[in-house]
Amino acid sequence: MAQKIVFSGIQPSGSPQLGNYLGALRNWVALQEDYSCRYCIVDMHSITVRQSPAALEKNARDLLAFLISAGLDYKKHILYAQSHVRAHAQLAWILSCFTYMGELSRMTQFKDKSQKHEDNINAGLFTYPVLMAADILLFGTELVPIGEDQTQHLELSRTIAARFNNLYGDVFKVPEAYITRTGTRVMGLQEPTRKMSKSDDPASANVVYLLDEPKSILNKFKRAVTDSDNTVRFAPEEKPGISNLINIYSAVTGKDFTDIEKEFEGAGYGKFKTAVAEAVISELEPIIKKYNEIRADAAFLDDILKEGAQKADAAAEDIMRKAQKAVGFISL
Ligand code: AQP
Repeated sequence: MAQKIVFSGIQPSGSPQLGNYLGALRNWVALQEDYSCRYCIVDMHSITVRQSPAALEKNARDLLAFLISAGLDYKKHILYAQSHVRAHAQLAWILSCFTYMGELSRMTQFKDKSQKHEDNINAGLFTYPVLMAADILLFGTELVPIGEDQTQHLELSRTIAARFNNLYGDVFKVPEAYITRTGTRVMGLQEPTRKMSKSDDPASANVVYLLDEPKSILNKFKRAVTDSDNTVRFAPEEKPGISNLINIYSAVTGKDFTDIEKEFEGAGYGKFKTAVAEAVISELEPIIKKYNEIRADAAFLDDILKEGAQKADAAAEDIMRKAQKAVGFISL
């Protein structure tokens, strides 16, 4: 039987951070065993927020090297950059004509990002979920591994697919979300009520970047905002900082929350923070070792991108053609 298709994307909008890894990338690697996966560096999404062109390109290459180092199998699956495959933009246009302004206005990410970038509330920021729907629907995707923060966008992709199918017959598969229990939402270390984001201020100790030096990771965890009660207990409302650390520790070690509470009973926060940092550092260590081996090899990385774009082009062709035919574009 043919393997089910998985699609997911990550933006090169900064250096990748721990939330991207625990909430998404780690699942991407695991899913490769049982599914046929398309993993995409979604650079077109990133320009909805103003980027320095040089930084965007560097971040995309860093990200590609990180994804390979973390275990993405570019030979068996498809790993590519979104801007190299025209069908993303072509399908996004068609789908934007089947998406309502009211639906897009309700997206919390649009509201959050508009507040964060008041001087640049562009149309791309507003239609971002339509491009995301195109990314997913292009490939007949059945499963989409995403962090919990992206569930609203996935729901909209499902709505758009169903609406289109209702009008024109079964052109698109209606995709399902794939969310794991732990690590689904990693919060900032300085602002534990907000999710950790790669575009947060890099000067603050809020974000743990996957490419941070181990010393810096340790320092950031030691400085993590907690409460004054000094008891390691999971209570997200009352103790958001320590609960975030418990969640991270659990995601990395596989231990459950009650076992962690027992393990650190009476230990105090200092000892716990060091343990969390050490667990994160040793999880990342083999990935960073491999990253340092391949990052400087530009030709190797470019070849992977070229091959990935060709494979993605071919994989998208059938559904792209069906969608164009469905709306009545001239078929040749
Ligand atoms: N803090 C997080 N906890 C859990 N999962 C997260 N993801 C991102 N942050 C967290 C998941 O990572 C995947 C790739 O994300 P993305 O790069 O496409 O966009 P994003 O969600 O907007 O990530 P960032 O880091 O917050 O980027 P910026 O700062 O550019 O907006 C997604 O599956 C996401 O759920």
